[in-house]
Amino acid sequence: MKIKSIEPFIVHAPLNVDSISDSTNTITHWGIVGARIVTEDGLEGYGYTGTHAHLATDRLVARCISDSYAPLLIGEDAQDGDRLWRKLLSYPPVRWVGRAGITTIAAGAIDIALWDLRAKAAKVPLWKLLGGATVDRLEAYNTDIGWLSTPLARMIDSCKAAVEVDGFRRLKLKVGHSDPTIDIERVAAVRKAVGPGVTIAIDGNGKWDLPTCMRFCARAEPLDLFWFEEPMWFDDIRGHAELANSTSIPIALGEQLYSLHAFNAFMDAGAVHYVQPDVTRLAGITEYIQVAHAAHGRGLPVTAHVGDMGQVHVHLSFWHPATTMLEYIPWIKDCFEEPIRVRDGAYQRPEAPGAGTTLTRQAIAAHSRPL
Ligand code: 0YR
Ligand code: MG
Repeated sequence: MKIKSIEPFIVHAPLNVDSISDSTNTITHWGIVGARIVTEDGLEGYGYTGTHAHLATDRLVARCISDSYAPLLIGEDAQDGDRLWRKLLSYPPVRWVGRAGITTIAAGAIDIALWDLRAKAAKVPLWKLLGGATVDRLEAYNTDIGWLSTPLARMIDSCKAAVEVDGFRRLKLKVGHSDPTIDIERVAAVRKAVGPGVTIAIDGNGKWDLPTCMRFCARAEPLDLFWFEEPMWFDDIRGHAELANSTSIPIALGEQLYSLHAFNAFMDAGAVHYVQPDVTRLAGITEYIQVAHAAHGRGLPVTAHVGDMGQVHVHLSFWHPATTMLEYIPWIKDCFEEPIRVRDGAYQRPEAPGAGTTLTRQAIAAHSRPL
């Protein structure tokens, strides 16, 4: 499994709507930026990170892959995943300028490609390589019905259709208006429309400050919210711990955290109840596993954030015993050889060898951007 070449790619997949917004981002495309690794014996591994399709920064990720990391790995044995992961993360000149950020997600893309290679070499899906599925039913919760930019009437229709037609039992709605009363009204309207049997989580994407969150939660408690995700600025451990102590609504976060150490700090402070690691934000699958085990050791559930739009996380979620549900956003599935599939509100288990990351030729031809 000697590594022969590592080439970066940038793919910008259009959304199935004009644009979406949460409280901090407005996007029209999802960026799939990563690495294709080829071995001497002709195996092809794909790994990527998820971006908001901004070509200038996507190119920084691609350059980090091709110019800083690839030379470290050419000629190495792709089976030595843990050793190679260490080699990337401890490379002094890269660590000096970026212990978190572009350098981390670039390493993550490579790490995912190495896992994809190993699963393909073993001719098994990633969840099997990791030790087998521990979950019979992996619940999918739908985020695509509740963007902040979705008008209320349409949001209610989409939520009802998701529940009544598609069989989802779990929804997530974006919040974060400058007037939180608007959010209370939107969430209350959805609760009324779908009834008490459907779980509703909310996601603030880091917008509000602590007093706003405390006031909001006091008013939102009667709505039976499953969790409040990223209520405040992503690094604010103390604020999240204080909010967690002041409300009965559980706190979820992790999609913006770059390392095991950051997760440990939030977990040890009692600042998070649902742990949301992401292979595309952490340094790949190798670090995700460390975070999932750390959460499990503390008795906390793991619910991955789908920066990969579920392609890799579906494998990790079927495998890891702390995970029983996974976010669902169907934006890029058709770019892959084996797209994620949800039926009756549950993920189908993938069966093709690999990590679910192999891009189709058509997706590359249609949506590639110049490096
Ligand atoms: C759009 N999921 C999220 C998207 C989504 C973000 O900005 O990236 O809303 O990934 O927070 O939980
Ligand atoms: Mg989120």
